[in-house]
Amino acid sequence: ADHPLRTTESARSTADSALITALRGARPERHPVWFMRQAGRSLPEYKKVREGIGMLDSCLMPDLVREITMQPVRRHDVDAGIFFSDIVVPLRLAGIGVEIVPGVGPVLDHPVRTAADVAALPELEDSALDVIREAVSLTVGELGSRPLIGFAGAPFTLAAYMVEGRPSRDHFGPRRMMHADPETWNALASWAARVSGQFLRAQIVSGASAAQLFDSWAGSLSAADYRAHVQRHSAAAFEAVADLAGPGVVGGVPLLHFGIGTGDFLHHLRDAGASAVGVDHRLTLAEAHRRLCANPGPDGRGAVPLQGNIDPALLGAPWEVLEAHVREVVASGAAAPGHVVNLAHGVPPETDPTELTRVVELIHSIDVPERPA
Ligand code: 1CP
Repeated sequence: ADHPLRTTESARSTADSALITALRGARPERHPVWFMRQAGRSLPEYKKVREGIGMLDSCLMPDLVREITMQPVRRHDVDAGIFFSDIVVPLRLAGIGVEIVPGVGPVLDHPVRTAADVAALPELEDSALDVIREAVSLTVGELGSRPLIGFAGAPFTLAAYMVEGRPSRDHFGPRRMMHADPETWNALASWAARVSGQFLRAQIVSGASAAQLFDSWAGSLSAADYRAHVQRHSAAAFEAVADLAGPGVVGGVPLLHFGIGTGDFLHHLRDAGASAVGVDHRLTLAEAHRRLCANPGPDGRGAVPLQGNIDPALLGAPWEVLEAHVREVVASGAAAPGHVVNLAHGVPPETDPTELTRVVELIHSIDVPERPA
């Protein structure tokens, strides 16, 4: 079922899009913009089609996935669709009891806390991913020359839900495990890297033109712990698609890497194998760029394209305040070799969607500067 030909085909048709051009480090005709969580509860049309359907069930209905992915593209004219799914979908597909409880988030029937728990984890059968491949193909067909971004959860963030069994604030469970029982931690993180790698691959071979690894909760780690206990597992997830990746060539899919509160170790996110790095609201893009340049990787790379970082808290502010902030973000991003405009984290559910449409119009109206080669 793994036909990378589709990757090349799809990457060709989106190669000149603003998103892929910016991620290649070239000059797009307009600033590309999309929003994390652009699909979802900020949209009345989303609430309507989801009525009576469980969150994870909806992720396994290809035509519904296509529709929900398209909704924000139609409404806001964003420069990419983000595949409608969830980071815990591969767990469900592997047969693990997991539910997304409204108002809570992912909840597992059985938290994974001991060596025996980890040893009992089922592998994810490739055929279980057929439903994902079908949903991606359908969506890519409707998006045409506009890119679809695929995604997966990074091992640490996935493991955070698996060990705690539900959302938590401090992620003590996985952070304790990596020190108290490194062997079990490594086995769990390797498992998570494997299923996330499979999930990413299924989306890319079916036509996603870019992919993002979400390590949303990595900011609860120190840079040293990230480097020692986490980075190689995220690298393994990227490695699963490395033969399809590469921002510089037609057919090569750019890989984005994002975590909240990871400003102290953006270079470690880059060095896990990413082509571009996402930045949250805690530092400017110019500062993120400076830090990457100051910490070149073993492969010699310093600067890479950046994604971010409009503070979602400002979505409720008066338009003049929001506009000034958006203009600042766009100006700050000019330092990097490429800039994909996004929020610093997901769209808050209470956001007025007309505000987002207006932000997209504003960003598209701002001239794209020449970049130093
Ligand atoms: O019923 C609903 O509408 C529930 C809300 C919801 C939605 C719309 C959840 C539950 N997941 C999703 C879809 C989703 N999840 C997408 C695709 C939609 C889009 O971006 O437009 C993506 C990319 C995700 C990824 C995801 N899920 C992340 C990483 C991104 C991030 O926000 O940091 C994480 C951490 C999750 C777990 C999760 N799933 C859902 C919730 C509410 C949460 C977070 C729970 C927590 O606070 O720990």
